[in-house]
Amino acid sequence: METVRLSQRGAVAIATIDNPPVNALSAALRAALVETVQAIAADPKVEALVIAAAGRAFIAGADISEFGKPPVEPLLPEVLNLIEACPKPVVAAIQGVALGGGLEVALACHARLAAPAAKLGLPEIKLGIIPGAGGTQRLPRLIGAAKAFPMMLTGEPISAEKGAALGLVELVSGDLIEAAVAKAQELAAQGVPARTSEWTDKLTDADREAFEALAKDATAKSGDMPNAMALIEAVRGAFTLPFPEGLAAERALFVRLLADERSKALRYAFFAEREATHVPGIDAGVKPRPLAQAAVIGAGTMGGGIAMCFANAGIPVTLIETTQELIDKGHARVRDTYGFSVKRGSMSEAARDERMALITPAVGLAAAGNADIVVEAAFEEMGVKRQIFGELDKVMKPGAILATNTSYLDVATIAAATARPQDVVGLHFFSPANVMKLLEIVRPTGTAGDVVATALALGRKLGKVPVVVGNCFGFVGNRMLAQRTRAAERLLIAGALPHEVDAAVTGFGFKMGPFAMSDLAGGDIGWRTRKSLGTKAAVADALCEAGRFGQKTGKGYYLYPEGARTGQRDPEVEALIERISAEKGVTRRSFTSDEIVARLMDPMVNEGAGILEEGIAARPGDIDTVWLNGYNWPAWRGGPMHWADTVGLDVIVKRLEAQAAESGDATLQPAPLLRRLAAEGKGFADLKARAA
Ligand code: TC6
Repeated sequence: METVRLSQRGAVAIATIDNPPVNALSAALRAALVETVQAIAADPKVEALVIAAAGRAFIAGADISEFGKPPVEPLLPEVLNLIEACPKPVVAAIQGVALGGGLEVALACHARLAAPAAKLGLPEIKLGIIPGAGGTQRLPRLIGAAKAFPMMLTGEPISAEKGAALGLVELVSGDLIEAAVAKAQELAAQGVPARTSEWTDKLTDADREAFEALAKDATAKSGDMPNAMALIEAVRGAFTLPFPEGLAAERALFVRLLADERSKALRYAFFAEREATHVPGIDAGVKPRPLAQAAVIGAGTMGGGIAMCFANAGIPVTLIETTQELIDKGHARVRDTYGFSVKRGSMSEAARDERMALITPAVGLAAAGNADIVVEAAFEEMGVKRQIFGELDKVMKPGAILATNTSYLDVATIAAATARPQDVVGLHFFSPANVMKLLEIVRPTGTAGDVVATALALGRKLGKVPVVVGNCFGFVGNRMLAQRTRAAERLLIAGALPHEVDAAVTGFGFKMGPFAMSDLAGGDIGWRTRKSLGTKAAVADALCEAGRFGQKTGKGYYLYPEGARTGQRDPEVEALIERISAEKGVTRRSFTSDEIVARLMDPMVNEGAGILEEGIAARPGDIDTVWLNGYNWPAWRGGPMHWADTVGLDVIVKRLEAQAAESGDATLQPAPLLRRLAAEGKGFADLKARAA
């Protein structure tokens, strides 16, 4: 397939990149660009070149799937040097996203025009790398390092409007190609303008001072992420090195980072997240149902957050409660939450008012009757849910989707309360629903394919990361979390203290350890669940019996004097734990951080193996996507299943066997799939997706 199409308008050639789905800079496209530029340079009938693109992306960057494979010539920096050195002016016409190598292509051109919908960014930092084709050298030369560095450090794309304000692009509101051709003609008449690599006027002493201040701040915040440090070094090179040397230094850092396990994990996560949206058995032929109006049952924190998700995506939503008092309270809470964003400056008052106008408060389930989808976010009790679904069945129109936000209950049992189980699905949002990215789509066997397709499309529309999972207790995320919670309790009884466990977990990369998290969420939640299931956790139960529910009661695993948000060690709790160990006849011993991490994570991985065996998740990557987006698993560790592969499944099997023998807990015995893969010397990455 031709990745670049050439056409001509007068003396201006137009090279249209067409490399679906997102015009990534594959080896074929790089070669085609070289060929195009060389042909234009040699063609006496052509005075200038416009580089444009077909489809929704200008260029989404390097082809990430090529990373980690042997490099294929021509390499991108060479392609860009060739574009920049072209004796005839080259103009970029950016109609969509120009990311990473895509923006670097534009930076090497002699002018950049962008449509209002264009987005410009250097997101490499999110893949554990830095720009590797001149971005760290050309962008500071073009707009100054103090403005360029934050773009590369956050990796967040900016709008064309902002890009124009920064001097990165010229904004075109009319016909982009026409404007680009006119620009190319204008430049051709003037001769080739100064090449970006030759610009130095933006790299002033004041700019360097401002950049160094930002770099200092970033150093303090970036922990040991090697790419943030490398980025600083590369950008500094724009001031200290001639362009070719700065380019070479950037390239060397880029190549080193590409081989780092952390970058591999981030790239793995990128593809896993996208693969999760390709659900076995749900192909492009399965059409989603139209969703013009939504309803949410329950205006608590969760229901309110879900209603905000709909409003944020421009979908009108009715927020329903049982009494006027409750709906007034819930509706006010939503307004307050938007209000925080307005106060922080991340939302305008007009945007808040627009979103609030999309949320209609109502009392009684009948108000859901006009909705194409209803999401129930009521009390987590089967009786309550079944009663609501029975009533919804009566009021909802035919073909409407009935979703439950249950976090662990059996969705099929809820569906059975209706005469239309094929229209029932689980939509498990994570708290706070308007912030957290993950959406577990729970699919009991009876759910229709187009309902799953609709849920997937809705998830993407709401800006979520949707993952389709099977119907079992706790689905994927909470089922695995339950293993970690049990393991954490076991560790306390075996000899560790809460702060040691939490420190090991934060040292691993989580923002919070399990006990600090329990204190934040409220220990009573787990206590209620354990009581309903008839299970026990000696330490956790004893704390709850003593009224220690965590931050809200001022004490839990830790002490929180006068509303403190960071807990302090409590000798009373530590004495209680030691007493429980003694009662159980356990001789306490100390654990290293590595041992703690292994004892917490290995049982989760084991549960993950069970989840795969049962077909609750189609692929290991789906499990990892759940943990990365719903549970703050450190992104650079790629998720529990990827992490297990890096440890080695044989190591995990041996550790689980040892734990099972020590504790006498048969559930810690390695799952058959884990044993089989370990015996074959394989990892989870060797598994193929299961068919539906
Ligand atoms: C870089 O450029 C370094 C340069 C230096 C070199 C020396 N490569 O996200 P979507 C696929 S680093 C390969 O669902 P959207 C994606 O896997 C790179 N494939 O669509 C999916 O395939 P599937 C810097 C890519 O509209 C399909 O395209 N660039 C790439 O929601 C659709 O993707 C980035 O980090 C790629 N670069 O969002 C940008 N990009 O259908 C990464 C996408 O088989 N990409 N695919 O599953 C994105 O941020 C988004 O994909 C998007 C489109 C905003 C471009």
